Amino acid sequence: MPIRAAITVCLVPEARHGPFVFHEALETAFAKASAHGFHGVEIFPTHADDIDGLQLRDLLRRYGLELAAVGTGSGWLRRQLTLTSSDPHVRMQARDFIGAIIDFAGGFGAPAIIGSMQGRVADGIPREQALAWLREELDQLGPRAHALGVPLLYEPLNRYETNLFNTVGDVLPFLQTLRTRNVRLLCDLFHMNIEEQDIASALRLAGHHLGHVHLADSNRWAMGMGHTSMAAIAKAVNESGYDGFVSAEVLPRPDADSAARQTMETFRQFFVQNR
Ligand code: LER
Ligand code: MN
Repeated sequence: MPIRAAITVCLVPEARHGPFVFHEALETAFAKASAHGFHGVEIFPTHADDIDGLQLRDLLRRYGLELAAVGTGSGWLRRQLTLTSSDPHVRMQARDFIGAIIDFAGGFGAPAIIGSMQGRVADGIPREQALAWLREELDQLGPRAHALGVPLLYEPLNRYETNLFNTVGDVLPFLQTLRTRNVRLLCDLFHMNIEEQDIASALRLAGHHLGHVHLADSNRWAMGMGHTSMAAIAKAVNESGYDGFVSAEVLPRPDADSAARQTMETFRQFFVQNR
């Protein structure tokens, strides 16, 4: 499979100011994604039941799109659920919330994303304890995704969003401590621009653990609208053997169509592709 381009569609009203390009009904968003030449769509739903599976299947077919990934962030945004809460009931609800999205997305051959639902090491909680909770949950959810033939995506975030893991180098040894081998890394170039010494080297280090890429410039606008240098980064991704999506998780600035157009321009310039 060649590397393919995806674009984000947000169905959560509370996230209307978030880094998602389209904030409208699936059909309108898919029509635009397809017209811009995207291969896939990444959806940010309120929960697993937000989307009618039959309708989604029909729309994906009609617009020639793949489901690239499904985000779980609204579990945090709307219900403050995290996998590292000190409350076991909250952790269980977080696991159920993510599990339902894994099942839904897996039916489309797409992975679920664990971003903000990873949570953080809370004040007064030993780091080792928080990591043990995270490990326990990933070891439950990883096999659930594996049974559907998809990976589970774990996304290191920048320091303002989590204190668990901020870089590829930090998180790789932790992944080795999991029983499941089915957790892959989501490398978000916006977070990496803040945290990594060298983004291309970090992507090389991720290697076969790389499972998804959020394509965003330094300011979280579409790639090409900030000051990240794409060439070395794209070279690292192209040479890694990565065959998944690079997905525009960016602000719709100056407007959604410009962000989509700029993303595809960057994609065609830097990534090996066939459309
Ligand atoms: C989610 O993919 C992400 O990158 C976080 O910053 C939540 O917005
Ligand atoms: Mn991201």
